[in-house]
Amino acid sequence: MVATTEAPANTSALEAKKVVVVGSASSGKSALVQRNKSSLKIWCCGGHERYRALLEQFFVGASAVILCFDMLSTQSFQELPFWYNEFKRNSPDALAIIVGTKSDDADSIKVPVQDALKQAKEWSVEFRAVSSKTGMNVTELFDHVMTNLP
Ligand SMILES: Nc1nc2c(ncn2[C@@H]2O[C@H](COP(=O)(O)OP(=O)(O)O)[C@@H](O)[C@H]2O)c(=O)[nH]1
Ligand SMILES: [Mg+2]
Repeated sequence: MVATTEAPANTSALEAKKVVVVGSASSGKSALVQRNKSSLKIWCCGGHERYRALLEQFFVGASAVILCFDMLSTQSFQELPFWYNEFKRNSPDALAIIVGTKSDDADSIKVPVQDALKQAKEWSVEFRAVSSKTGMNVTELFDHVMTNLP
Protein backbone atom coordinates (compact mmCIF):
# COMPACT_ATOMS: atom_id res chain seq x y z
CA MET A 1 0.00 0.00 0.00
CA VAL A 2 1.29 3.44 -0.90
CA ALA A 3 0.85 6.20 1.65
CA THR A 4 -0.11 9.56 0.31
CA THR A 5 -0.12 12.98 1.90
CA GLU A 6 -2.27 14.49 -0.80
CA ALA A 7 -5.55 15.94 0.36
CA PRO A 8 -8.66 15.35 -1.76
CA ALA A 9 -7.86 17.21 -4.95
CA ASN A 10 -10.78 19.53 -5.53
CA THR A 11 -11.33 21.06 -2.13
CA SER A 12 -7.70 21.78 -1.36
CA ALA A 13 -7.12 23.21 -4.81
CA LEU A 14 -9.98 25.65 -4.30
CA GLU A 15 -8.85 26.57 -0.82
CA ALA A 16 -5.48 27.46 -2.24
CA LYS A 17 -7.13 30.05 -4.46
CA LYS A 18 -7.38 33.55 -3.11
CA VAL A 19 -10.59 35.41 -3.76
CA VAL A 20 -10.74 39.05 -2.73
CA VAL A 21 -13.80 41.18 -2.17
CA VAL A 22 -13.43 44.91 -2.71
CA GLY A 23 -15.76 47.89 -2.92
CA SER A 24 -16.65 51.03 -1.06
CA ALA A 25 -17.18 51.09 2.69
CA SER A 26 -20.51 49.65 3.84
CA SER A 27 -21.24 48.16 0.45
CA GLY A 28 -21.95 44.83 2.16
CA LYS A 29 -18.63 43.03 1.66
CA SER A 30 -18.49 41.49 5.13
CA ALA A 31 -22.11 40.35 4.94
CA LEU A 32 -21.38 38.67 1.62
CA VAL A 33 -18.31 36.89 2.93
CA GLN A 34 -20.29 35.63 5.91
CA ARG A 35 -22.70 34.03 3.46
CA ASN A 36 -19.96 32.07 1.74
CA LYS A 37 -20.55 28.36 2.18
CA SER A 38 -18.24 27.30 -0.62
CA SER A 39 -14.72 26.02 -0.07
CA LEU A 40 -13.28 29.22 -1.44
CA LYS A 41 -11.08 31.27 0.87
CA ILE A 42 -12.42 34.77 0.66
CA TRP A 43 -10.44 37.80 1.72
CA CYS A 44 -12.43 40.87 2.59
CA CYS A 45 -10.64 44.19 2.37
CA GLY A 46 -12.10 45.29 5.69
CA GLY A 47 -10.84 48.73 6.63
CA HIS A 48 -8.36 48.74 3.78
CA GLU A 49 -10.63 51.10 1.88
CA ARG A 50 -9.09 53.81 4.01
CA TYR A 51 -5.51 52.61 3.67
CA ARG A 52 -5.02 52.52 -0.02
CA ALA A 53 -1.28 52.05 0.32
CA LEU A 54 -2.04 48.55 1.65
CA LEU A 55 -4.22 47.66 -1.29
CA GLU A 56 -1.42 46.35 -3.44
CA GLN A 57 -0.56 43.78 -0.77
CA PHE A 58 -4.17 42.80 -0.52
CA PHE A 59 -4.39 41.95 -4.20
CA VAL A 60 -1.20 39.86 -4.33
CA GLY A 61 -1.95 36.36 -5.58
CA ALA A 62 -5.67 36.91 -6.08
CA SER A 63 -7.34 34.46 -8.46
CA ALA A 64 -10.65 36.27 -8.39
CA VAL A 65 -11.77 39.77 -7.53
CA ILE A 66 -15.35 40.45 -6.53
CA LEU A 67 -16.08 44.10 -7.29
CA CYS A 68 -18.91 45.07 -4.94
CA PHE A 69 -21.16 48.04 -5.04
CA ASP A 70 -24.25 48.84 -3.02
CA MET A 71 -27.32 48.95 -5.26
CA LEU A 72 -28.85 51.43 -2.82
CA SER A 73 -25.98 53.89 -3.23
CA THR A 74 -25.15 55.84 -6.36
CA GLN A 75 -21.84 56.87 -4.78
CA SER A 76 -20.84 53.28 -4.28
CA PHE A 77 -21.47 52.60 -7.98
CA GLN A 78 -19.51 55.72 -8.92
CA GLU A 79 -16.58 54.38 -6.90
CA LEU A 80 -16.57 51.08 -8.77
CA PRO A 81 -14.13 52.26 -11.49
CA PHE A 82 -11.59 52.91 -8.73
CA TRP A 83 -11.81 49.25 -7.66
CA TYR A 84 -11.81 48.05 -11.23
CA ASN A 85 -8.63 50.03 -11.90
CA GLU A 86 -7.00 48.58 -8.78
CA PHE A 87 -7.91 45.10 -10.03
CA LYS A 88 -6.48 45.85 -13.49
CA ARG A 89 -3.32 47.30 -11.97
CA ASN A 90 -2.70 44.60 -9.37
CA SER A 91 -4.41 41.39 -10.52
CA PRO A 92 -5.03 41.70 -14.25
CA ASP A 93 -5.09 37.91 -14.75
CA ALA A 94 -7.69 37.29 -12.08
CA LEU A 95 -11.34 36.59 -12.75
CA ALA A 96 -13.36 39.72 -12.01
CA ILE A 97 -17.08 40.02 -11.45
CA ILE A 98 -19.30 42.97 -10.56
CA VAL A 99 -21.65 42.30 -7.68
CA GLY A 100 -24.52 44.60 -6.79
CA THR A 101 -25.42 44.05 -3.14
CA LYS A 102 -28.61 44.64 -1.09
CA SER A 103 -30.89 43.80 -4.02
CA ASP A 104 -33.56 42.72 -1.49
CA ASP A 105 -34.49 46.36 -0.80
CA ALA A 106 -36.26 46.88 -4.13
CA ASP A 107 -37.92 50.19 -3.18
CA SER A 108 -34.58 51.81 -2.35
CA ILE A 109 -32.57 50.71 -5.35
CA LYS A 110 -30.70 53.69 -6.81
CA VAL A 111 -28.56 51.92 -9.37
CA PRO A 112 -30.61 50.36 -12.15
CA VAL A 113 -29.59 46.87 -13.19
CA GLN A 114 -29.26 48.26 -16.72
CA ASP A 115 -26.46 50.60 -15.62
CA ALA A 116 -24.59 47.77 -13.94
CA LEU A 117 -24.99 45.53 -16.98
CA LYS A 118 -23.74 48.30 -19.23
CA GLN A 119 -20.64 48.75 -17.05
CA ALA A 120 -20.07 45.00 -16.96
CA LYS A 121 -20.26 44.79 -20.73
CA GLU A 122 -17.81 47.65 -21.11
CA TRP A 123 -15.33 45.85 -18.86
CA SER A 124 -16.10 42.40 -20.31
CA VAL A 125 -17.03 40.98 -16.92
CA GLU A 126 -20.24 39.49 -15.56
CA PHE A 127 -22.71 41.13 -13.23
CA ARG A 128 -24.75 39.56 -10.45
CA ALA A 129 -27.31 41.26 -8.21
CA VAL A 130 -27.27 39.58 -4.81
CA SER A 131 -28.69 39.89 -1.33
CA SER A 132 -26.77 38.72 1.69
CA LYS A 133 -29.90 39.42 3.71
CA THR A 134 -32.08 36.90 1.87
CA GLY A 135 -29.25 34.93 0.31
CA MET A 136 -30.56 35.61 -3.16
CA ASN A 137 -28.02 34.69 -5.85
CA VAL A 138 -25.20 34.24 -3.34
CA THR A 139 -24.65 30.53 -3.89
CA GLU A 140 -24.91 31.13 -7.61
CA LEU A 141 -22.25 33.85 -7.36
CA PHE A 142 -19.72 31.67 -5.55
CA ASP A 143 -20.47 28.75 -7.88
CA HIS A 144 -19.76 31.04 -10.81
CA VAL A 145 -16.47 32.13 -9.25
CA MET A 146 -15.45 28.54 -8.48
CA THR A 147 -16.14 27.24 -11.93
CA ASN A 148 -14.48 30.17 -13.72
CA LEU A 149 -11.31 30.60 -11.70
CA PRO A 150 -8.24 30.94 -13.89
N1 LIG B 1 -30.76 45.23 3.07
C1 LIG B 1 -29.51 44.73 3.08
N2 LIG B 1 -28.57 45.27 3.87
C2 LIG B 1 -27.33 44.72 3.84
C3 LIG B 1 -27.00 43.64 3.00
N3 LIG B 1 -25.71 43.34 3.17
C4 LIG B 1 -25.23 44.21 4.08
N4 LIG B 1 -26.22 45.04 4.50
C5 LIG B 1 -26.08 46.11 5.50
O1 LIG B 1 -25.16 47.07 5.04
C6 LIG B 1 -24.33 47.56 6.10
C7 LIG B 1 -22.87 47.36 5.75
O2 LIG B 1 -22.61 45.98 5.59
P1 LIG B 1 -21.15 45.39 5.73
O3 LIG B 1 -21.23 43.97 5.30
O4 LIG B 1 -20.59 45.64 7.07
O5 LIG B 1 -20.37 46.28 4.66
P2 LIG B 1 -18.78 46.41 4.40
O6 LIG B 1 -18.33 47.68 5.04
O7 LIG B 1 -18.65 46.51 2.89
O8 LIG B 1 -18.13 45.18 4.94
C8 LIG B 1 -24.76 46.78 7.34
O9 LIG B 1 -25.67 47.60 8.05
C9 LIG B 1 -25.46 45.57 6.77
O10 LIG B 1 -26.46 45.09 7.63
C10 LIG B 1 -28.06 43.09 2.18
O11 LIG B 1 -27.91 42.13 1.42
N5 LIG B 1 -29.28 43.69 2.25
MG1 LIG C 1 -16.59 44.99 6.30
